[in-house]
Amino acid sequence: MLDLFSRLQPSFQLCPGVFILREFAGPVEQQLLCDMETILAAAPLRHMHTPGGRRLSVAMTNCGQLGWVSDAQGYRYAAFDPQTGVSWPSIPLSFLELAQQAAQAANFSEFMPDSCLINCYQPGAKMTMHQDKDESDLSAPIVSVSLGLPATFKMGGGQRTGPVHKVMLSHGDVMVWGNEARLAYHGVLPLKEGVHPLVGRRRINLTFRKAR
Ligand code: MD6
Ligand code: FE
Repeated sequence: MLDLFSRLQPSFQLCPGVFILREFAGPVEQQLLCDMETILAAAPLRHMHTPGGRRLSVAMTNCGQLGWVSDAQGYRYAAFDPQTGVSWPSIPLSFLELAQQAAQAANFSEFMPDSCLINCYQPGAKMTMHQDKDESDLSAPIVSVSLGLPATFKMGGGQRTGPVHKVMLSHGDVMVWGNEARLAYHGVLPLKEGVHPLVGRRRINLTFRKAR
């Protein structure tokens, strides 16, 4: 039997180095959300501040050997949660397997992330254009998993301003990017109001990286 539904939402390359795998996380959605709640109980979501003192509208936490943090001291990867003083929870198997399978599907072999940033958007929250450049090994891809409410992702080029590709990322979509796109500027438009049947009034984004 032809799988008509997966053909209606094909996976594609958004631009060189950026692959969108539609609904790739669908089969493991429940496990991901359940494992995420365990992480949030140990390392609660919080609104970090930019080095300039601005509060980020997206609430964040991490799992993995290293977690991305931002405060008055700058942006960096840290082995301990500054809020609790203890190590970040480890990356659950469900997260790791999904990230590795997605990387493989986009032809990046042997992806071994040591960091997973968990972003939580409520309606109105957004992410301004930025580059991900705090990682030491830029040859590794980044795998990004979207859950919950849909959001518009903006993909730019080598400069903060200029033309952008806009793409809607919905529940279960996985984006893999690397190579020529690894340092591209990108951001997320303010989240629209809504309630997702499984995830509620929020969008979750899991971003897997090899930070060290
Ligand atoms: C988000 N994602 O989707 C924000 N960065 O909520 C990112 O900033 C991001 O999805 C690097 C690679 C993939 C991403
Ligand atoms: Fe990013």
